[in-house]
Formats: sequence, structure tokens, C-alpha cells
Amino acid sequence: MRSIFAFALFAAAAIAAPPVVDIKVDQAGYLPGHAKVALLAAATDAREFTVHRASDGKTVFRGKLAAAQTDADSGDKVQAADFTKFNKSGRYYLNVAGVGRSWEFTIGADAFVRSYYLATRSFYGHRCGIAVDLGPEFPGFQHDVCHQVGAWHESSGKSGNRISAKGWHDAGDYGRYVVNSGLTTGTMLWAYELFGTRVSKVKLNIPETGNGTPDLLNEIRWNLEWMLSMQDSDGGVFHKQTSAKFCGFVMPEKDELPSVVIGTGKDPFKSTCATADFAAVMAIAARVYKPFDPAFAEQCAKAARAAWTWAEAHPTVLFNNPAGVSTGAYGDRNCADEMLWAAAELWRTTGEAAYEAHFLAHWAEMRPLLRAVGPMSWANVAPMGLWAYVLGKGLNAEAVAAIREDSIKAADEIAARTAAHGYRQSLTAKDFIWGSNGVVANYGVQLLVANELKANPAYVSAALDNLHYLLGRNPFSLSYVSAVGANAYQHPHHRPSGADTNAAPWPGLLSGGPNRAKQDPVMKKMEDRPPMRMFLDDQESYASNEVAINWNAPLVFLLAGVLP
Ligand code: G3I
Ligand code: 9MR
Ligand code: ZN
Repeated sequence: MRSIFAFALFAAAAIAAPPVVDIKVDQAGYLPGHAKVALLAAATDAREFTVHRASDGKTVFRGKLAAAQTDADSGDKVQAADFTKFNKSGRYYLNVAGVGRSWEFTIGADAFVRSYYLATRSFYGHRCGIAVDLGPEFPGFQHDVCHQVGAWHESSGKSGNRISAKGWHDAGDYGRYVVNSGLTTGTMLWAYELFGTRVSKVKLNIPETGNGTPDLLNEIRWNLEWMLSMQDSDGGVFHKQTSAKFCGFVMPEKDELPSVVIGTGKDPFKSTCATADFAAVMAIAARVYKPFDPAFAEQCAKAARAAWTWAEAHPTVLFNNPAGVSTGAYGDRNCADEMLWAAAELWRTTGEAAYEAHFLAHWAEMRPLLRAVGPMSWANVAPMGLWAYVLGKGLNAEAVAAIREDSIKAADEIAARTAAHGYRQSLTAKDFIWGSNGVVANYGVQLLVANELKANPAYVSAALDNLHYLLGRNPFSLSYVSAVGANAYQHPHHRPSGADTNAAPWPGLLSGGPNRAKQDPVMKKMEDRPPMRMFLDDQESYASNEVAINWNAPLVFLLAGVLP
């Protein structure tokens, strides 16, 4: 009796011991039938690891630790703990004798459903122009109607008041930027087009839930309607709607700076990149919403055509902040890739020769932008344009073959690099830029799109590896998605999180992540570290810990792709 009692006490104590940063797991979890790898970064003589059932500590798996591998991006010596063979659904943690235990994780086909729900629902939290309330699940996470005072900025060539309509707050700030809305909204619409059956099973608990349209599309529409409001009567699209400067850390309804539509300051006032991005997104929307709301789909199609006509007539109008404006610029220097994407999506939706002609005249020069290092980004949408033609069953055999070949070659290289990396993620040392976690997620999207072009389990595995990195399998053992996992980051540069009275940040938001360039005042005070460690969970660090819709969108896509 005594020894059983002593054992029970010991087991309870083992369960209660706090997890250690040295053992890194995906704190959401792992899918049955896929690789399951934890990482250990500790000086230890241990050769073995064990996996335990969380409910009672029972050992369910024993494995050997792999040989240590030195990883230059983090400065860590990393050992893999591979428990791929263990597939039983449940909650678990890992233990290494003498080192400690990991945070808990799930094994199950539904391991990422909650993360998908939170990451996608975070867009609802970013809605402008409506009162938002995350409900009983997140009591106190709410904001009132915001940014109702709209006006034309003098740089728009117009004057007077203007009603401000809908859209998503871009990031930690309350601006709305058409260029950044472009890839963001396009990526989310593609998530629906590619994984519609899966995502449609997940209710988001947003105001439109139950209206017969899938919730992902309900949420995206909020931003599409703002984008539509940014189109001028000649078809051109204004670059952004923000205050002239960033407001303080206040809730959105307390931001009293007028939300102004900002143009280029001289004729034609609208910018090419914004207009072409808009055309691409509206062309996709025209396809996607057709079964649910044909009139809206038709409105999107008309808007896309008008935007295209404008962009063709004004192919090189760049945007710079006009005098007196200091909010984000999203100042892309080349809009040829946006034009390619717009042409491809318009062709895919309408089947019209003129759009295909533009695509066929320009795809070849865009090929270098579909590559193994540097995925798509707000400034590079060429891969979207190239893939749109192939996914849309383009008939030009030469273009289709070349794009497929480039996609596969890049994905092969990314997958091999990811598998060989100490932390099993796709970033190269130079990819640790502002928003590097968004780059990680976009590599994941690139891999999943390649998998659509030529199914390859190695691509899916590498995409999952990137997800594992974001959700805790990283040097800090930190989940970079708020409210996902037991050890998530806490202090995003995000005005609602900073200004409200909740201790926790708003849920489902992906942190920008490590940035090797010290681009904000707190980072400037940091000592130099390996690039993967150039991150501060500090509200002041907008260069490493802001959130943004264009980083959450590829996360949503990636999660959508691994839903049951
Ligand atoms: O691409 C270069 C790379 O070649 C170079 O080696 C590296 C060295 O630092 O820089 C890379 O460029 C960086 C670029 O992001 C990459 O996209 C720039 O340094 C960096 O300054 C730039 O940061 C942008 C930032 O605004 C400042 O302009 C981010 O992309 C962009 O996501 C961010 O967007 C802001 C909006 O303006 C305002 N709202 C919040 C939002 C998120 O922080
Ligand atoms: O909050 C702003 C963030 O969204 C931007 O990405 C960042 C860089 O443009 O700027 C932040 O605003 C800061 C401003 O640039 C300087 N004063 C402090 C602001 C943060 O509180
Ligand atoms: Zn607002």
C-alpha cells in the first residue's frame, strides 16, 4: 500500500512540474498519420524521451533522441524527438529525464480546428465601423462603432466629408490599406476556393453566422465592401484610408483622428498597385460569391473590369505618402506583378481573351518571382498570378508547363531545406525581416499550392513543419498566435490589446516575429542575437511584435489546409 501511495504522489508531482522552454512542441498539436517531432535544445546526456498521457502521466511512447545538430539561425544545438509512429488521439506531453517536460499538445485529426477558428475570427475583431464583441467565450473583448468620421484628404483631389465604410483595421494601427488588403483578401478567398468543404464546417460565431453563406466568406465580405468603397467613378482605386498620423494606444472608438481617403497628391490620384490588387481580388470574389449572392458577385465583376481598364491606362502610378501623412505606405515600387495577378484572375473568371493576352505577354518575365527563397508578400503577388492561370486550367501549354515546373522546383527546394533545418522551418537567414512569421506562413501557403499542382506528401509535411514552428516549436517555446497553446506570447503591438482592460491580448493574432534589422526603438536597445532570436514580446516592438492582417491570412490558409 505504502509504495503505491508513494508512486501516486510521485506521479502527481511529475504532472505538476512546470514545462521547460528547452523542450519545444507545437502547443496546438499534431495530426495522426503525419510526422510528429518535438525538438530539444539542452545540454544533456539523455538518450531517450517519453510521451505521456496528460490526464494521468501514463507513458504511452518511448523514443530515442536524434544526434544534436547545430543551428546557426538560433545558435541552438537541437535534437529531434520523433514520435511519428504514435497516432492515438488525445492530450499529451513529452518528458526528457533530467531536462523536464514539455507543454501539452493534442494528437488528433481536429488538432488545428480551434486555431483555425481563432485565427479566422480575429478578422472579425479587426472590423471597422461596427461594434464588435467576442462574446461569452472572451468576455470583455469588445469595441464600439469606430471611424465614422470620413473625409477626403487633399491628396485625393477631392474635398469634403465622405462616409467611411467597413473594412478591417490593418494591424496594430487602425489604418485600412488597399495594397495590403489585396494579398490578404485574395489569400483568404483562395483558402475558400481550395478548401471550401473543410472551412465551411467551421462556424465563426460572427453576426452573419447562419445566413446560408459560409462564415469565411461572410467575414471576407466585410473587407470587400470597404475595398469597393475605395473605387473612384473612373475605375481607379485610392491607395488607403487612414488618419494622417498614427493615433495613440486607444480603443478604436476613442480614435478621434478623422479617417481620410488618401491619394497620390496629383492626377490621376489613384495608384496602380492598389487598383490592380483590387481588380484581382474582385475578380476572385465574382467567382466565389456567385452561388451565394449573384448580385454581389456581379457588382464585384463590374468593379474588377473597371479597375483593370484604369490600371491598363495608368500602369506605373506609384504611391508615396503625401506631405503631412505618416501612416504606412505599402509603397511598392513595381506594379507589373499586381497587373499579372489581375489579368490572370479576370481571365479565370470571365474567360475573355484580352485578359489572357496580357497574361501571356507577361508571365515569362515574372517567373523569377516564383522562387525557393522569398515567397509572395504584399509587394510580390507574381506567384498568385502565375498560379491563378494554372489553377484556372489555362490552355497555353508552354506557360502551364513552365509554371508547374517552377512551382515544383521551388517547393522541392523549400521542403528539403525545411527538413534539414535544425528548427524545421523554411526561412533562410535573410528571411528574418519585419513580419517574418508571415513569411513562414506564406512558405506554408506556397507549399500547399504546389501540392495542388502536384501532390507530394513532402510539401504537406514541410507546410505542417512551418505551422509547428509558429505554434511553439521555436527557440522561445512560444506560440506566436495569441490564445493558442499554453505558452502564447502576451504583448502584441496592437492598439485594442494595449488599450482595453483585459490582461490577455485579443485572441488568434499572429505576431510579426523575429526581425534581424532593429527597426524600432526597443529593438535598437537589444544586443545582437542570431536572427531567429531577434524578437521581443513587448508592446513597444512594432518591428517584431505587431500583428497584421497580411500575416494572419496565410496562417488562416495554412490552417484551412489541414482541417479535417
Ligand atoms: O526586403 C528587404 C530585404 O531585402 C532586406 O534585406 C531587409 C533588411 O532590413 O529589409 C527588407 O525590407 C523590409 C520590408 O518590410 C520587407 O517587406 C524593410 O526593411 C521593412 O522596413 C519593411 O517593413 C514594412 C513596415 O510596414 C515598414 O514600412 C513591412 O513590410 C510592413 O508589413 C509594415 O506594415 C505596417 C504598415 O506600414 C502600417 N500598419 C502596420 C503594418 C505592420 O507593421
Ligand atoms: O503603431 C504603428 C505601427 O502600426 C507601425 O507599423 C509602426 C511603423 O510605421 O509605427 C507605429 O506607430 C509608432 C510611430 O511610428 C512612432 N511613434 C510611436 C508609434 C507607436 O506607438
Ligand atoms: Zn475603425
